[in-house]
Amino acid sequence: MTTRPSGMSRKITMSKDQLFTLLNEFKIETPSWGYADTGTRFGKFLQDAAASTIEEKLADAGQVNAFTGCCPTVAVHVLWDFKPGVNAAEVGELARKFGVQIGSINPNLFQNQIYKFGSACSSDSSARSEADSHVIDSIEIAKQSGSKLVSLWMADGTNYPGQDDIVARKHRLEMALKTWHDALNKDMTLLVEYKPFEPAFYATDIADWGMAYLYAKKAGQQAKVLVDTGHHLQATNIEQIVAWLIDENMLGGFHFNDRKYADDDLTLGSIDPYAVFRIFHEIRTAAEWRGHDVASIAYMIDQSHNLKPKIEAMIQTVTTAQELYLKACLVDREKLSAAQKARNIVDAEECLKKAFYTDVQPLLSEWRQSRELAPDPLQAYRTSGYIEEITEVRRKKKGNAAGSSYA
Ligand code: PSV
Ligand code: MN
Repeated sequence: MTTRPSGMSRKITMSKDQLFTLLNEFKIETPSWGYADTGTRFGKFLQDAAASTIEEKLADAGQVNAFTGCCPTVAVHVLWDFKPGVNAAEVGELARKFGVQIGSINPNLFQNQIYKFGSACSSDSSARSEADSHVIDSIEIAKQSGSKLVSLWMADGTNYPGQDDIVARKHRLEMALKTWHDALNKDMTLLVEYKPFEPAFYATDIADWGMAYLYAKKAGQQAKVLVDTGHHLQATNIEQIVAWLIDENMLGGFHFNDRKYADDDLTLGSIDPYAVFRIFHEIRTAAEWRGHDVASIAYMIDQSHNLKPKIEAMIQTVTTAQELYLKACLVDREKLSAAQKARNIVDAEECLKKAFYTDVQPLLSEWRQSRELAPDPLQAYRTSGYIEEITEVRRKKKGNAAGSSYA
């Protein structure tokens, strides 16, 4: 546990300069897969403007960065973005052409047929060695493209009681994670993501933050936990998980999205913006009140949209994250602490609500203008002509590739 260093200044309210500095430092990574056509388990609704190649995905991510000014990196999924023969250094170059960089590298341990009974946890040694070489290749891609983050999510688990030995699966994954951790360069981080169910419905091998924490601890110092905001059972208190992980120096980063029921991939804050605010409040409390270094927390979006236009949904998510982050910066923590000490629950809660209901739009617009950005990124993007241009070009390209339809 880290305690607040004595003599550390307690910030009562922040100056505009301090808030602007915090906004300058608040970077959000967008996912390459969020620009491509994706579907539900029942079907896929295609968008003419959806990106099909890594070049198109990076171009779209470049637009989100250009209009928001805070999305300089792009997460890539190795299987989807690094087709055989694609050179990682060249992808890095391509990213730079669109004003972005390659961010977290996501190995794919769930789509190969060999993973039917799991990847690193499988009792089938050929599935385990396939997983092993894929992750080692992914780490190599990270090294070549200059990325410092390798982000792991695996679909491993069992669907029926008795299907496999639960503890043997745990041991197999512990060994794999140690090997992968030790293959990293010293300045790299391995992120371990958890999810309570889907596609395994009986026992998921990394089902919650406690399991992810244990696996990461055993793997080594460069392994941390990744919190995907859509990966919790109903009513889970995510901000408490976040606060605990920071206190244990084990929070690696986030996958942002929102949910109503399960891993719904809804835009951040569309269902419960107050929950996102409370997460940011815990992060700011850890930084300002307890002196934790929160600079290395990776803020990443994990959303694939079927209904909303993809680039708009991404901009909407980014600006929502900025708003909620800024509101969390406004909490009067001195007053909050006094109310907590006095066991004055009403006043304590009011400190949070007051900040949450503050209109931060004027401040955000001013910050954007100070960085030569349009005050309303979504509006600016909509009038830029980009969507019309790519819709035309990509529709033609897809039409040529598939006759008169995409089928
Ligand atoms: C799994 O549901 C997940 O959250 C993981 O992060 C994957 O990499 C991503 O979604 C794929 O869309
Ligand atoms: Mn995720």
